[in-house]
Amino acid sequence: MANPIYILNGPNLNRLGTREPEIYGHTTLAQVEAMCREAAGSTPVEFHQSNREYEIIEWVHEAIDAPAGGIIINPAAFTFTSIAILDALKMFPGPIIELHISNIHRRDAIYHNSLVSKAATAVIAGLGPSGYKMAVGAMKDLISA
Ligand code: CA2
Repeated sequence: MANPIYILNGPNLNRLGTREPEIYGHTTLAQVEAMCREAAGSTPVEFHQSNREYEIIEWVHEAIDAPAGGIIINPAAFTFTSIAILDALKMFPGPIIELHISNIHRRDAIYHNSLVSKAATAVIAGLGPSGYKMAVGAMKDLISA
């Protein structure tokens, strides 16, 4: 069996599809998860969301130890604040895709400086919730390359 893809989601993303649809769309996080599992096919997926920084760090450690084939992470607001998540991601030897539903570079300046990008193999931003299924497809290609 293939190594799992870890898909990690940061704070407030459990509310996806309920507010600000003009920015984040109408799709719920449960629907995003289903989309990711379908795109992954036979590759196992570990899909998690937390509003707590330490839980995300623990899942990155779990991905290191598993080992995971790759990590897709939407750190949400922790993107811009968390050196701890950056440090954990730096320990992961495989591909990392940083993902944002919105195009963070079109938004206010507070959303422009991602700390996490320093550890990312690639960044996807602005494709809406379907960015997740594209990230899974891209991750499968990166893993098999
Ligand atoms: O576009 C993204 O995916 C973000 O990572 C979302 C974060 C934001 O801080 C980043 O700059 C970009 C915010 C997530 C907030 O989640 C919501 C969920 C439902 C409704 C409104 C916000």
